Amino acid sequence: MSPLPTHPLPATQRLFFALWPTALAAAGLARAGKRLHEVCGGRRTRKETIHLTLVFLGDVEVGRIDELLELAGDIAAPPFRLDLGQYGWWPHNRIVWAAPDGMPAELAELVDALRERLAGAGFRFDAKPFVPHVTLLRKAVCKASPLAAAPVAWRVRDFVLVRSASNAAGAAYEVIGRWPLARSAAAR
Ligand code: 2AM
Repeated sequence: MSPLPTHPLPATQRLFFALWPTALAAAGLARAGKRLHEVCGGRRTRKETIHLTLVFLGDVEVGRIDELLELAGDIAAPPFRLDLGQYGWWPHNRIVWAAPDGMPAELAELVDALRERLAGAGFRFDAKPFVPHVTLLRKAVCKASPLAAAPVAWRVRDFVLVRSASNAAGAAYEVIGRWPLARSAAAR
């Protein structure tokens, strides 16, 4: 009988840090998605799963998740307002998105703080330049971009760590950590 492998592959989970919208912002973004779906078709992001990715980690060893939770808890950053008034379509991945009118300094600093800590702790992540966007439609085809829809104001008060599990119905997301943004804080 052959022996069991002594080094089984470690269990991993697909993770990313994100901003999860308030109910009000999610409703506004879902309305925009519905409107743009009439123009571009594709598959709409369900209201409950609408989010803005801050840092995409991909597969993380389960044994390192506590370390991630601790690292995120050390971040002190202030709340901010996100005005999503830009809509568009990327032909290369057929995504229709909503984006902020400009990059709030607090958002850039929050992403920088996360990346810095993640790199310091030896986590791998998608290090492409940060392009803030909320995916509203996938597999969409639009004749024009930019697109027009009503702007959405989002008061960002926290950030989250999300576990993503794909199933037949698409991606299932579970928030496994949440950290408030404190008015008195500045990203260190
Ligand atoms: P997207 O909506 O533009 O596809 C979960 O997959 C989330 O992580 C999505 O918001 C996705 O962005 C984002 N993401 C960022 N980088 C990614 C990557 N390299 N692979 C998969 N998802 C990525």
